[in-house]
Amino acid sequence: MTARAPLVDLDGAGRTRDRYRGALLGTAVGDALGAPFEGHRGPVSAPQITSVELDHRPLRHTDDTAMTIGFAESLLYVDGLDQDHLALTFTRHWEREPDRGYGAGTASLLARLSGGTSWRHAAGAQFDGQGSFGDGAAMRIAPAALCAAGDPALAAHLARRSAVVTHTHPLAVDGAAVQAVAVATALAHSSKGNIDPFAFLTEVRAVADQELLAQRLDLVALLLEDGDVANEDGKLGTGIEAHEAVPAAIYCFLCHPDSFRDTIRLAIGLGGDTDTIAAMAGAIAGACLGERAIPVSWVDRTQAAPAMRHLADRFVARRLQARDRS
Ligand code: R7I
Ligand code: MG
Ligand code: MG
Repeated sequence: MTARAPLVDLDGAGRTRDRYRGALLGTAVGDALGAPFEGHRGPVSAPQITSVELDHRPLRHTDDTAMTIGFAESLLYVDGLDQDHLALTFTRHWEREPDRGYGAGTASLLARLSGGTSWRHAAGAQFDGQGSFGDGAAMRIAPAALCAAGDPALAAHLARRSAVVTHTHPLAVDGAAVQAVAVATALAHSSKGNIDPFAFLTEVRAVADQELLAQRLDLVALLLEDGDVANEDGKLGTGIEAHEAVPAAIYCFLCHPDSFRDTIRLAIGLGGDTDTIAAMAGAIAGACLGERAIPVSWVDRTQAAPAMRHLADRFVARRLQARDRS
């Protein structure tokens, strides 16, 4: 399993493209590699992960990637965030491919939107009117960081406004903002892999309004201090809730900030919501380390890879155009 070796020093535009592609490819690769183990109770063993890693079959993505594609398409189409257009784009994707493993609540929500109900009524009505706190808004968020050109405050703003189209619970909205800032911070980091985990955590924790999410991020700091990489006592939750999956993904990246492969192996190894934790950890690691750090054999097998590259390149072109205008 080899990483694509840098053949030449990348110039500014080349470096931006490498990292933008890394963020979206990282999402799709993590999602597809983690998918076979989603819902696994307890740790997934190293040989189990290796068997999927070394398999030659195509890697099929799930809802995490499908919604990331929809989000990116909508941001690019309207040149910014239009919540009505975003809801429509998510709905069209679900109508075409309802079998991508959507969360139960999101699937029923998209079915209602497909029937003509407005997201403004339907999203807040989920789960007896408290809205979903699932990780479905955070898992798809990487395009917010690309659209924001790595500006964490703008990424958080886009994340919150995009989240409420499907997930109105404050924990889901907050989780999406934290994950968007993690990707934006990784994207903007000047030195690949040379991350101070505690400084990184401080930046993302500052975005968390919700006490429960902030506490989980504090727990990540404690685990990093302890060096308990495998989370042996299971203190770090790996559930489908935004306040579990988002801190878990950030933890996986911060344990291995210089290795995309090790980040993904840990994200799957922790068990639980493996496709989503690996998708989010992959987005952060890909944004930091670039496409070139992702094992070639993984990218080559990932069915969504061409779409992800194409979308990333459109965000780069948009950024270059904006720079030329200013
Ligand atoms: O958040 P969501 O889109 O699910 C994403 C997950 C990822 O793991 C994907 O890979 C895919 O497998 O699904 O879908 P939701 O249905 O909104 O939330 C996910 C789950 O969280 C729900 O089905 C519930 O089990 C739980 N949940 C809640 N339970 C009680 N009360 C979410 N919100 C609530 C709630 O308010
Ligand atoms: Mg999924
Ligand atoms: Mg999942």
